[in-house]
Amino acid sequence: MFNDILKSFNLIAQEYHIEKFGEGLINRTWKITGLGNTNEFILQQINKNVFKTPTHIAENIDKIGAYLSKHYPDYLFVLPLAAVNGDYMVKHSDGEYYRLLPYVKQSITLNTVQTRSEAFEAARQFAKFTNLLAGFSVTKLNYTLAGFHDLSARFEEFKRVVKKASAERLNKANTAIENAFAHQNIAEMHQSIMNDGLIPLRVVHHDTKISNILFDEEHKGLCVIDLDTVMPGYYISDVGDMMRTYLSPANEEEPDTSKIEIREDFFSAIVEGYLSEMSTNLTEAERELFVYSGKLMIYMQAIRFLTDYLNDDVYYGTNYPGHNLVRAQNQFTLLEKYIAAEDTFQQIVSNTQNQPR
Ligand code: GN1
Ligand code: MG
Repeated sequence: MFNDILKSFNLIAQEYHIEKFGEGLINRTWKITGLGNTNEFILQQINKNVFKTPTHIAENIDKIGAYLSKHYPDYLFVLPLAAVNGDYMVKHSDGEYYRLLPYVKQSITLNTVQTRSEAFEAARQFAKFTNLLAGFSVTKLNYTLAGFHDLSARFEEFKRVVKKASAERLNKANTAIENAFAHQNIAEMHQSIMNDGLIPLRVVHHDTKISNILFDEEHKGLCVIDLDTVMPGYYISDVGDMMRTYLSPANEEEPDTSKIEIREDFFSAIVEGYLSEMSTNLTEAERELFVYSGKLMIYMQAIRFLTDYLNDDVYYGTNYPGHNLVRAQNQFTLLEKYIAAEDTFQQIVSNTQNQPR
């Protein structure tokens, strides 16, 4: 398969070493390294069960790339490479879509956040991306996934699935289901934010885990990557997903929930990093949702994993029976610990806001 795919990008597969790369749950990724030359690339297969119109992704990246290179030519934005036919994404004879990206030299990716500085750097990069695109008209972008971070819709879907799940899975997930209903006020709050229409649509990344930032060898942030879910959205998605994935030393895969902790000083690193780029742009209504953003994203991920478990694991890849339930329970534990720290977090946000800029 690699022979034909690489050929469509004018590369000869035999001249490259090909290895699986990264830990994403949705797309498949490989690193392509030259044997007799120093060329390095990233090859990705887009999951078309998830992204129903993969070309929407390529169109978005194209438009954003054009805007950034015109207005901020020094900003590092990793664009896919054109195939021989001129397209940025090729459809292979297996029916799958592939794209090739340059591998940024001397860059590294991290799978866990170990220092405050890494959290700060990542938050700064995601904020910078949205900030530089503040003048770009967001309505030009496609929604690559409909209703992606629409918590109200996710909650409705969860309730539908509860009605039709197997007795066995309902039984095993009993506590998690109770947790989901116990925190439904988080979904109601989301609905009221949407009804008020007070926060602006922006260009948002929607997947701000640490592995979606390229760092240099000193762990300074270089740029954002994995742009499939870049689409119109709300800043709370990005900040909240950082809360979800940077605060605890144990990630969503950890079955031992006693290892889930909230590192409060990492919270302040996210706030400082994000505001270092976005403070002048963010509206008062947006700032007020800083702490809520973490609840939104942790709760949404918990019900997404739980819904998938009840749905017989059709969406997320799983490695063992019950994997999605373990992930859901992990996220509910994180949610409870996050809520317990809410007052401290509120204090941190107010103190950061009061600092002169
Ligand atoms: C998926 O594929 P990956 O790991 O970048 C998911 C995110 C979830 C994440 C949970 C398109 O992202 O929304 O937060 O798994 N992406 C999609 O690990 O559903
Ligand atoms: Mg992703």
